[in-house]
Amino acid sequence: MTDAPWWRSAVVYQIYPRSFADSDGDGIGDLRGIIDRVDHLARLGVDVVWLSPIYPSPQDDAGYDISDYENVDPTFGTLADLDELIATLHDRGIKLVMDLVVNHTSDEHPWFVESRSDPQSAKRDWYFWRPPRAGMEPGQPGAEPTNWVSFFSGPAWTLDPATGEYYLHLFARKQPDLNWENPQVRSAVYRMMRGWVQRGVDGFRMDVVNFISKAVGPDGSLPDGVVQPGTAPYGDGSAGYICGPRIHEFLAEMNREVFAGLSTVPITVGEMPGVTVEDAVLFTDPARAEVDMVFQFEHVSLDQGATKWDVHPFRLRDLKASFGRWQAGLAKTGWNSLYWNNHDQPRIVSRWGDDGAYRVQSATMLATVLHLHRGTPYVYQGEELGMRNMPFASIADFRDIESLNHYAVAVERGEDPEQVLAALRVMGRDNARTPVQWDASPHAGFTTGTPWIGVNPDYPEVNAAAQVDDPGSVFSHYRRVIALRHDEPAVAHGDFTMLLPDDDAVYAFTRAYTDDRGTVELLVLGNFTGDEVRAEVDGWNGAELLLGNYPDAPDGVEQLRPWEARVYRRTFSS
Ligand code: TEU
Repeated sequence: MTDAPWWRSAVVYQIYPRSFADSDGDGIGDLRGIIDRVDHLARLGVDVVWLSPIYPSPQDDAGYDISDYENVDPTFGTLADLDELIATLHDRGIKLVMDLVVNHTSDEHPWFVESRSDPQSAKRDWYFWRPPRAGMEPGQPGAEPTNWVSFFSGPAWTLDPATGEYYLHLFARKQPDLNWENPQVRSAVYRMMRGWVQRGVDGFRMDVVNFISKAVGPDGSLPDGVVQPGTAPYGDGSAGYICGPRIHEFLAEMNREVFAGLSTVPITVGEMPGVTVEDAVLFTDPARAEVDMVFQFEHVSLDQGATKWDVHPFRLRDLKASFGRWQAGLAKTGWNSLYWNNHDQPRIVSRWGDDGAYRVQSATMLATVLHLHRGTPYVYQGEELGMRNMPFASIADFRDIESLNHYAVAVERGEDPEQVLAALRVMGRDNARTPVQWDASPHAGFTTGTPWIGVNPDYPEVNAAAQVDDPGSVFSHYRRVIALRHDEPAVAHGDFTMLLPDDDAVYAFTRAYTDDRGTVELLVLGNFTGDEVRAEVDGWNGAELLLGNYPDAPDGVEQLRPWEARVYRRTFSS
């Protein structure tokens, strides 16, 4: 057997607590709602739950704006509820990973309140406060200290009129960036993390953690970004904050300061937009002790242009090129996360599958292809049911700050509101945030009250109760791919070889794993179209069919039905 760390054969399930299950009828999901549904997770067979933020928060960015790192927001419950959730999960052999959001806090966090109160405050330097651009007055257009644009539209700097200085926020105005150059900030974060480990949490998913080191010049200045065609007055500031000069130092320090001496080392996942394969190797090299795995974005940007709202057609060969590069780049050293969905992405069956006639086949094909790669797979709540994008009628149906801000700014700029809405329907994050569909009762069994965001009207058809006992359901197929990772070492530990890189219909690859009993090879085939297609793969006739997403036997190894997926195995004993 292998001495690889346990999380290499684990599957993570992400819970977005607002939308998972509501126990008290206020229309918002909560911790007791999760406790009531732990059976669903155990039945699916997942090893780890990643819980999106449950800390006290003004909820400007749905909890990613934290005002107290050490408590639970009353909307979600209490610390005692969290303890009970941890114990309930542990009883079922499931670990709990918390979301760690320390690139920024809420502007209502006491640290920022104190920082803002006075330029002489002891916490002034905990954030990035800067005077207007040289020679300009506070508030004058273009007087921001850099030309960086925020991820949620508008400048990444907001003026505090009381002092005439600006503060940096890469995300919303209510999410000021912490200054990691300041050692007091770092030790406050490490202290807080140690507290959660002592409480019993098993790890951290670290929000935009590769943004924490900014390219601060000797004089304290930050660099302007290059202005791309059509983006004026904003420049692309990412060179000033993505994988900045001290990022590896900070992560290694965090690891030492929080985990040194622990008998069980918590799992760490670095959410890292814009990370390169080369950097990912460094971040996840076990010898460097920074993070266990990266969670990167290259594949989910393939159908986007200059911004995420500029939606392009998806080409399968681009996906293969991207995944293939990551598989090859991390083959010897390092580890990646595998995901289609999270709370920031539209639903995969609507995005790259067929959410009409072939919903079940395409959702199960997508599951098979993803989970058979090398890396740690993530299932985002509802993905295991094949949940679709939401048919949003108007802007009033959206809740997400990213979508609302983009709509306001784009319409103000003179764009056609219907076209702006059309892009929001395709890419908007709220697609992933509609309530989990538990059964066919009102509000899909999510709440007895009024849900905070609309329930997808397809719930009478698409829901957990209808699927858990049906062997042909999306849920049952997810159970099988998860079990396969646990049972067949080639899935977690085997080498990866991409086949048919230029084929725009068939995704094909092999995995190979050798131990003292011999060699196991797997062939994975997925049809990304609604047509019958041929997969030109030789030498697999007679191999054992390990998993498929059609109930009846195939016509032959090379013939694939619409959205069909199959996994074959052959063994060579030593
Ligand atoms: O997201 C980081 C990120 O860069 C993007 O995925 C971003 O959220 C968005 O989709 C850009 O279009 C993380 C969290 O996952 C996200 O929910 C938060 O809004 C963000 O950080 C800020 O904390």
